[in-house]
Amino acid sequence: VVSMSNIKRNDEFSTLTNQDIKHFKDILGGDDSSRMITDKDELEGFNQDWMKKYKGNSSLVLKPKTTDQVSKILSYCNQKKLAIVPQGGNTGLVGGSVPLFDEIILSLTNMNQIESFDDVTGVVTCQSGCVLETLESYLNAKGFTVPLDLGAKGSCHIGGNAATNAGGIRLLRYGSMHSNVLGIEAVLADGTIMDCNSTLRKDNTGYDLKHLFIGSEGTLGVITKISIITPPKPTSVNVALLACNDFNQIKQILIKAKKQLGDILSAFEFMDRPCIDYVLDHQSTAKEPFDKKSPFYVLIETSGFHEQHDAEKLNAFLENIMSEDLVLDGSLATDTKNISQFWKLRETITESLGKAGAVYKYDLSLPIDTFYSIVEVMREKLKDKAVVTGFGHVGDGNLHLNISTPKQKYSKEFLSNIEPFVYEYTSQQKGSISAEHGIGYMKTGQLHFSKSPASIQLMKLIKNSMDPNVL
Ligand code: FAD
Ligand code: 2HG
Ligand code: ZN
Repeated sequence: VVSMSNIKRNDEFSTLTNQDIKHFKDILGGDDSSRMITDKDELEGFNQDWMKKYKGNSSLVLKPKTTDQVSKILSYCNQKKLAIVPQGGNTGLVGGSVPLFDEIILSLTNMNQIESFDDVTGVVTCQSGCVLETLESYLNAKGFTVPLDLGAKGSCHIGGNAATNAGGIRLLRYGSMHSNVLGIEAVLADGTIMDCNSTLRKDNTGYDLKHLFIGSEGTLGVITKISIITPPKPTSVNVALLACNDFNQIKQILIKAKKQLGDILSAFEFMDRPCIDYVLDHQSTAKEPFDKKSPFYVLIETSGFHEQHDAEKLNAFLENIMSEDLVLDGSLATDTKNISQFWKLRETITESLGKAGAVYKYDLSLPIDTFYSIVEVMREKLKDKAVVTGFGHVGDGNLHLNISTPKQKYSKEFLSNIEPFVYEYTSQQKGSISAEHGIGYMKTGQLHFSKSPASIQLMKLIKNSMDPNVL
């Protein structure tokens, strides 16, 4: 657990009383554990993040079912100066979903109703606490798919995805949440319900306020409802796993994949050899993909609607990259079982790294020409003090740099080997210190590495105008 001792609780925020709990009981219609949690053991899972790196000390989780209840809770907390942290599936990787001190946790878990689906426009409207995988299954049954997919799909909420502007493995094909969310209903800090829950594709009437909530990580309001445009679910899916010798080959393959696969390209992911080793060590069903080990692996997925046409396109592409000596080994999966085996190698990296010890995570956007250099630089810098891995959404210019130490404890002393160096390096490359995971607690003091003073000032003004009580 990271030590929070360098920040101090602001004493202008109140401390929870029995009177407050009684008031919340009235709003929620009861105090059983499906509506609020006060039991110490049960609170544990809400106070601690997915990585078990950040831990708060809240004594209350509120689980509203309706927007009206959220509004009443926020209005009361605003008057009483009680601090709140919204929590979705609690899969965030930057410590934003858990309290720092004794903030009340507002869990959206019970707000999980899917309200409507239009099979002409493909627009689905649901409450923000819908689990991504549940929404995906609902849409699949109707021949549609969520334009977003990530390893945490079994737990993360669609509202959490909007709040973090989650990227994931389909961004390359469908774009970000900013492109796919048509409407948002959110509750502001004072309890005002902001109905921006449009289902229109086009609407140029004034500022598009819903975008303020996308990616603002709960700092501007609680997302309660969301409307997303969903595409038809592709019927023909293929996945190729390739082994490469160096990162330059990956770059050449990416250029060719974009040109030759065009509209059927749906994912382009890479991982280096240490990632595969972590997965093989910690996932009992994962298999070594090829006879020989290689320094790099690329996973390419195509998704379309014409099996024969898609297969021909992919085969021509694979022949081309092999004839140009861009790959050491390759394998193609066309059936569900083999496809999920390949995806497992990629999607369980995070979990496997987590099982091996303390992991220092960096989620960077970097120019493709120097994309992998930071991994090599860090290896050189840290030598045998840590294992440095690189993987991620290379098709979107997003590197996941992970630095693992076998010790379970996060150490400030070890951290000084990495930070601020990684952030300075990224800033010099004109990259981003948070490509998709957000700022959370982890990077609040680091925003200036990616944003100008004027941008930060404007963000503060927006925050202040929407939530003046924050101190
Ligand atoms: P939480 O973790 O509960 O919250 C995240 C932030 O959003 C917090 O600041 C919280 O206060 C706020 N928040 C949550 N719900 C609301 C709401 N309704 N209204 C307002 N604010 C809210 N991320 C990616 O971008 N791409 C990936 O590929 C990816 N893969 C992952 C794989 C694994 C195995 C894991 C564990 C995580 C991964 N993540 C990834 C990170 C994480 O899953 C995403 O950030 C996700 O969008 C968080 O959703 P959540 O519901 O769990 O939100
Ligand atoms: C992924 O792409 C997630 O798998 C997690 O964004 C990345 O663990 C990480 O660093
Ligand atoms: Zn990612």
